[in-house]
Amino acid sequence: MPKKAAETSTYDASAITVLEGLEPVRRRPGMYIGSTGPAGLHHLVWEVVDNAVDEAMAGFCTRIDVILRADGSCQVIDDGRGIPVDEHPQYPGRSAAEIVMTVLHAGGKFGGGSYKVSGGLHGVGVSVVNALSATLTLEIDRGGRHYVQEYRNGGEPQGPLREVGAAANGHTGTTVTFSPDPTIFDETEFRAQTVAERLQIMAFLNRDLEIRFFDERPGRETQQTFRYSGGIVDYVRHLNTSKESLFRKIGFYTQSEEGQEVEVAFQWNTGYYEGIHSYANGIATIEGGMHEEGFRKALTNAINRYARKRGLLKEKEENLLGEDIREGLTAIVVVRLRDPQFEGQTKGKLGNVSIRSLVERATNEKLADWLEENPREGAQIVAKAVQASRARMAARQARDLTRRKNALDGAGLPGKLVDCSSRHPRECELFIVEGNSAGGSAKDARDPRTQAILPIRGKILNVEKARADKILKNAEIQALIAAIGAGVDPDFDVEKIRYHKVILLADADVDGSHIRTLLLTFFFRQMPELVHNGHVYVAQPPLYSTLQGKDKVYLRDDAAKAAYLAEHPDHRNEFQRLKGLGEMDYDELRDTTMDPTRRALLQITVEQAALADEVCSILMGDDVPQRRHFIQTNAKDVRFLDI
Ligand code: 0RA
Repeated sequence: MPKKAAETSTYDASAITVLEGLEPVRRRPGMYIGSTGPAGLHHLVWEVVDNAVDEAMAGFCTRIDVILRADGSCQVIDDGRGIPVDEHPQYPGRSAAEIVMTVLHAGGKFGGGSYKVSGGLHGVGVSVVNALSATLTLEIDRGGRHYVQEYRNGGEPQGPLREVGAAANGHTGTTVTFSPDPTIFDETEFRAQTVAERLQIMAFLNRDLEIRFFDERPGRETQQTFRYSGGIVDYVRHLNTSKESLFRKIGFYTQSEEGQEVEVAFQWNTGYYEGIHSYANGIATIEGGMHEEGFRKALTNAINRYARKRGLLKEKEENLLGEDIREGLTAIVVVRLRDPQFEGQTKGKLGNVSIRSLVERATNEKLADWLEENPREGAQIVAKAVQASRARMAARQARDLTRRKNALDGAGLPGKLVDCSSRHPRECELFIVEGNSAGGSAKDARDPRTQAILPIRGKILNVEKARADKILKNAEIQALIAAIGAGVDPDFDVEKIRYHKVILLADADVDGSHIRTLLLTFFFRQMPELVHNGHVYVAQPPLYSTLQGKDKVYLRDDAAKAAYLAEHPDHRNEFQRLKGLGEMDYDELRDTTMDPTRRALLQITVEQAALADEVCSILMGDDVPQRRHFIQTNAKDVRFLDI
């Protein structure tokens, strides 16, 4: 290999230290932000906002603005103390702010005693954002002065931090404006809804903190302000607005000791699902952990003690089970602690044992107090749990019946399932197809080795409005459960699924969208791991076809049609709107929708379980005006479908 002359190197000494500092992040972004897909891209925003929220938690910041700017950059403005600007003791000639922006893990408040998040998830440090940005501008107001520093190409300072004038009267704060590096990320366009939803949750978790969101990108200008004086009590109210609450009051208690604290807000609704959402240091703990364990255990305990004491449960009657008590419960459990240990597959499970006993003790004491003070609500909670326990026994009988019936059907597979021949779930796909005629074309269009077809008739039961016993007696649902082969909540075992892709195939019209929603609700409620582990997909049959010469061209949706028209302006009239799957020939269906080498599937992801829960309730619940409003405002952007 030829050796380059030393003088061709344009790096000066400072550039080399910076590159050394941040190079690992650019080399392996996934290690720091999880991925270079949309989730990783948005992680950059969370990281900067988290830093500002830390300032708020420390009591120095009251407002955060997040702006998606017209040029594609993201700007985060806070009114905190401003990152320190003086020379860093260990780095002569460089400001502390520059060190925070260019040295990994230098973001921690220089050893301060705040509830910092330990690595892995968030809290990787704002220098990671710098490392993965094509350009970043840092502005600081501090000590009456205004400072600016620019970085390019993944964190190279374009000069030292400069004082460029006075800060507005007494104002302090930090502004970070960054453009994600397009050579790192698959795509660099932020999704407004993802950002807004996250900011809203942060506002719920930080009582009275004002977070404003601005989308300034042309054609999508919006502004939203989130500020909640009730904190997580407002969060519970918000989650239950799409449901019918069992009583008006929202319970709340808090307790702290030895540098850790817990806050809980709760309310029951008349529904059948449990919605406990927990957070540790502002991070959603999707997989639960010690804080949730402590809460569940003490909740069961406290309600049973109360029920016995009040004579609502007789001496000879058995204790209420936790799952019966949690039916219809919406609760937010928030803990703050030093050194949180995040474990589990997605690092979404809190491992600190000491927090379990704190939450348990707090719940045993304070929930018991709340029940004493609210006897009417206490009686309603117990009555609902007693009903739930009766339904649970009826459901068990229904499930046993289903099992026995399946056992009689030979392999236990539903009669209308057209199965594939492969027995390797990893390569197998199940198409759930609406209607018998579409089922027929799908059967002809499939690859019989790996693709199975389950036709379902009309609209399946709305599981949001039925208890488990009724759900399990429904024939369409029995067929679904049997075909997938892994049981149903609470015994669903994702290890046993017979297909790694479960694909919903319905028309691109309103009816099709309704049936998709029903099916998604069913999966989310009864086979949550199927959704969480990314096994659920939506097929995208085209909405339009047109002839280009002799060839038929298919266009997926209105956007694709518009793009096609822009390229072929003379083509305006030849268009045909496809009425449904039923009228496509099998080869058309294969080429556009089913053939793995040509189709485009949407994978269903659930980023925020609390949001998905809310969407299920709104779409499937009883509140018709709210549902209409939701569909009108989200018609083109179903929130499950994170594209
Ligand atoms: C280091 C130390 C201090 C604050 C910050 C960093 C800080 C970082 C960011 C990032 C975005 N906004 C921020 N605000 C503050 C403590 C400052 C002090 O002790 O005065």
